[in-house]
Amino acid sequence: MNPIQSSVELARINENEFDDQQKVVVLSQLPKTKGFLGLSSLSLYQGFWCPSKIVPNVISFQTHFQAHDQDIILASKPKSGTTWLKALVFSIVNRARYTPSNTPLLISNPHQLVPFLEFTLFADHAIHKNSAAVKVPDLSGIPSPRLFSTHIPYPSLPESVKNSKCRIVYICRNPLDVIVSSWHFGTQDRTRSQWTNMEEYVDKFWKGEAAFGPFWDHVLSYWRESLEKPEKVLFLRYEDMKEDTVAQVKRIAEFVGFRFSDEEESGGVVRQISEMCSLKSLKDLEVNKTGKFMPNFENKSYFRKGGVGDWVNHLSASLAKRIISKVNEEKLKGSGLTFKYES
Ligand code: PAP
Repeated sequence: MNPIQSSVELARINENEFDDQQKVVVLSQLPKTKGFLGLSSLSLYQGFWCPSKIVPNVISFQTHFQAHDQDIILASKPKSGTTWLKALVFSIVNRARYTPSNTPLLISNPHQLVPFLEFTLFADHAIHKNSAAVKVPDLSGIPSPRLFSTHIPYPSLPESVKNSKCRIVYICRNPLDVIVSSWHFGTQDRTRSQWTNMEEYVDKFWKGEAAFGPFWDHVLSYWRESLEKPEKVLFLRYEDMKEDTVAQVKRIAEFVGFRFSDEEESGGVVRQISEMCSLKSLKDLEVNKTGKFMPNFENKSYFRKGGVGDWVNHLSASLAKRIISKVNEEKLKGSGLTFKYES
């Protein structure tokens, strides 16, 4: 069988034109590169490097997900501030129901409160048993506004997400800190890590071969959409959130239709939410010190240093300088997007 790369060919996988065994064979034809921890390889699907085990879930999400106009979808490239954004948006949207003293964040990891569409809701239960049958979830009972998240780049989102009035909040982070954060996440368990050499990892990242990469395509896809449709996509930068969390929390609240009233602002509600969702506060919770919300990943692995500029401790100055100037000259040139590399 020839390699299958076009989205049309892959979409057919979901139209029962292949039996289960053929689906596995088709997926096996996608170009592959080295993966991450338990996610054994990445497959090039629709131009992005998708964890191979997740490809059937992505196809199912693309085929079956029906967005509602009130939905709020949090999007990011891994290690860009997803967990933080989930805690914040959950708290903003549910602040009439919960206060910091009874918020579900006290007993649940943010990823459990705002589930991933491709990793959790459209999770493939059968691929591990050598079949690509995918379970389609019933999402009809979730109260509005439904909060979901995804790591998929904009062009590969389901049509109903693009065509409905649902809103997307995207968070990005400077690529050097993403590299370092991904490296720590990917090598946390030496027995399962596929990586021993950081230079090789940086090289692969630069070539685009990182989960849901190329990084540039991912970030620019949402950046451009946010410029064209600011009412549809809110584009956030991790570094801005660190610099002035309160201002960014207000921005997010306004965008998702849950603006803070003057009374709330003067009563300190924005500050309370910002503090509740800070790295220190979430990291200190028992639920995030122990337990796993996904089989392969401990909750604590989502909370590390959480700063801007940790790359200085891991990348040589010359390598970092080379990457930064290439980013500016090759990847982001003319886009209007810039990254901050230091706090
Ligand atoms: P994910 O995409 O796998 O969900 P994500 O949450 O995007 O991961 O990224 C984890 C990073 O966000 C970690 O960064 P670090 O490795 O540089 O430390 C983590 O520490 C950081 N992080 C998690 N929660 C917060 C928070 N509340 N505030 C700031 N940073 C946070």
